Amino acid sequence: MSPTLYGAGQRLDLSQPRVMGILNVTPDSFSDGGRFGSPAAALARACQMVAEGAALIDVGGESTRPGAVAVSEQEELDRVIPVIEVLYAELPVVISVDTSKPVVMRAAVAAGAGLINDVRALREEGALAAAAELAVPVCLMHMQGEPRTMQDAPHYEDVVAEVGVFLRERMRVCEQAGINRERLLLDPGFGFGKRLADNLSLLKRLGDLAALGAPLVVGVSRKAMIGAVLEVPVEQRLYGSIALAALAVRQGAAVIRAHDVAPTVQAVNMAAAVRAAP
Ligand code: 8Y4
Repeated sequence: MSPTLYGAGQRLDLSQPRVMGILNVTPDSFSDGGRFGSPAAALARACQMVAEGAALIDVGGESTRPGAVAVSEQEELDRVIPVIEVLYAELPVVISVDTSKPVVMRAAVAAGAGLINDVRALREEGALAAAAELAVPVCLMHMQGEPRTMQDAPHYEDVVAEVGVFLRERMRVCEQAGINRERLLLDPGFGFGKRLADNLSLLKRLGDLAALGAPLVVGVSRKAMIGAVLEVPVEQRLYGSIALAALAVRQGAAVIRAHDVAPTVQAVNMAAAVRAAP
């Protein structure tokens, strides 16, 4: 039923929930500050996340934090491709490429990426065709607006219903373009054009989105919704991140995208055990 993801010489089934470690290769990255700019440094960080239990590594070269400016195609390629090449050569893990650009999707898959993680859900020109042709699984994420302005005035009548309608429509468009259902993962896009109450409602009713029939990816690690509830800065959001990861897995999440892999793996495995209990 759920897609099998392929990494270097290995398969990854999503019958049990997995942790996707975040590897930012942006100079302006919110919490990693560009420390993983060189491929060698990126590999060291990825190695550590794999040792801590990450089954996927998400490599991103475009900052999508609120207010971030667009990155050129060449800049994104220069950041991401050398890192994917070295990870593919060295690590038994599924490499996810966080991009919306068809050119980057193609180069990343050629370099070894086994999953396209697109926060724009293949809405950029040419992205749908590129993904169809590349034949790797795709994560479709919901976002209201564009990163630069998405937090200016987000609004929903019923956020869970509207996110569900959007994701169902993107699934339909994908299937029409030749990307079959078994290749799709879905993500409500926590923090992407959403107020605190919207994010909390989406987490509370995550199970409703599981009914769409594709594995759910959830990214809440260190996000502002935790800062808003707990009134803590970004470097103190681990406990909140863990709590939300556990709640997400309890409601059916298949992949948790996280910065702090070791504690997230423990939370995910514990919640998975509860979920699987008779
Ligand atoms: C601290 C650190 C606070 C990072 C906020 C952030 C998602 C995603 C991002 C997500 C999927 C981020 C690329 C935003 N979030 N992909 N990407 N799902 N599938 N902000 O939720 O991590 S970037």
